[in-house]
Amino acid sequence: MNQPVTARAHTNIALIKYWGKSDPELIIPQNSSLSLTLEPFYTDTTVTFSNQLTRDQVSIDGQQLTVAASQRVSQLLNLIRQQANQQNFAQVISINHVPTAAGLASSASGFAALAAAASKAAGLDLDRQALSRLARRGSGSATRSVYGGFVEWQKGHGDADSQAIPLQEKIDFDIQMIVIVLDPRPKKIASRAGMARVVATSPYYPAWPVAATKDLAAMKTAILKKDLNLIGQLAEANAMKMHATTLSATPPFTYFEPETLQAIDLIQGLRATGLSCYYTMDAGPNVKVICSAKETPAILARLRQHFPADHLLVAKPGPGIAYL
Ligand code: 2P0
Repeated sequence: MNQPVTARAHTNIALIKYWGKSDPELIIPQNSSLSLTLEPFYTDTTVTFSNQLTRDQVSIDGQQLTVAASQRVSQLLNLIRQQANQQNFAQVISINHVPTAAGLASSASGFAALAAAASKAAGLDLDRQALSRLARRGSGSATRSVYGGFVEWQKGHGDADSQAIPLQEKIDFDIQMIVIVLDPRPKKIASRAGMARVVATSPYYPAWPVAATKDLAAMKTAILKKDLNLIGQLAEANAMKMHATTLSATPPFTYFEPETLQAIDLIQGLRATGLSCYYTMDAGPNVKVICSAKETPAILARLRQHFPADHLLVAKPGPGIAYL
C-alpha cells in the first residue's frame, strides 16, 4: 500500500463566469473566466493507492459512492494513473467543509483537492499550472481553485494551455462575499447540462463569449484599481448576461426562484441607501453579495430582517491548494 496524501482546496465564486464549452471531453471553455477563492468553504481529500483494492472506493462526507456515482472521480484517477504509470486502484475519502445548508457546489473544491491529493499519491510532482490543467479535467470551475485570491482561467487553445493563473493571491484591499442561502436542495438542472443546452440551442449564446471577454478585461482593470464598486457592477452585469442565455434556450429554463428576485431587490435597495453591495449568481438560486468587510455588519443587519441568520454566510478571500 502506498502512502496516503491529503490535500485541501477551497471553493471559488466567479466574478466573470465560465459558461459553455468548446470541447466537452477536455473541458475547454468558450471564454476565459475570473474568480475569487473563498476562505470558509473547502474540501479535504485523502487518496491512497493500494494493490489490495479491486476498484476505486470513493466516500464523500462519510457516504460510500456506488460505482456509477464515482465514475467522474475514477475518470480523473484514470488520467493520473496513465501519467504516473500507476496500476493500483485508489481509496478516496473526501470531506466537504461547507455548511450543510449552503447549497454551494462542491465540484470546484472537490476536483481541485482530488487532483492534488491523487497526483501526489501516485508519485507525480506537478507544479500548480499542471495541477490546474488536471483539475480542469474533473470540473471546469476546479481549474481556478488551485490558486487563492483573484484567479483567471485562461481558456487557451487546448489541453496544454487551458489553465488558471493567479492574479492576486493575497488581496490588498477590502473585499469579501456574503452568501445568501435561499434553497439548499440540489439544483434542478446541473450546470454541465445547463450550459450544454444553452450552447446547443440559444440564439443569444454567440454573444456571450464576446461580452464575457470584454467584461474580463474591464474586471482586471477594476481589480488593479481596487475599485469595489466597479468590480461589483461588472460582476453583477456579467452574471445577468449569463442567466439571460438560459431563458433563450430550448427548452427554456432558469436558476431563479422567487426568493432570488426578492434578494436582488433587497440588495438594490441597500445600494440605494449608499452601501456598496452587488449580487452574483451561479447555476442555482442562491445569491452571493460582493461587498467590503467594513460594510458587512450594516448589510448583514438589513439582510437578517428578511433571512434567517444561519442562511447568511460571510466569506473572506481564501488561499490556494495546500497539502495537509
Ligand atoms: C463558474 N459555473 O464560472 C460557472 C458559473 C456555474 C455558473 O463553473 O461541466 O461544475 O464540471 O465544467 O465547473 C459550474 O460548472 O461545470 C460553473 P463542468 P462546473 O463558476
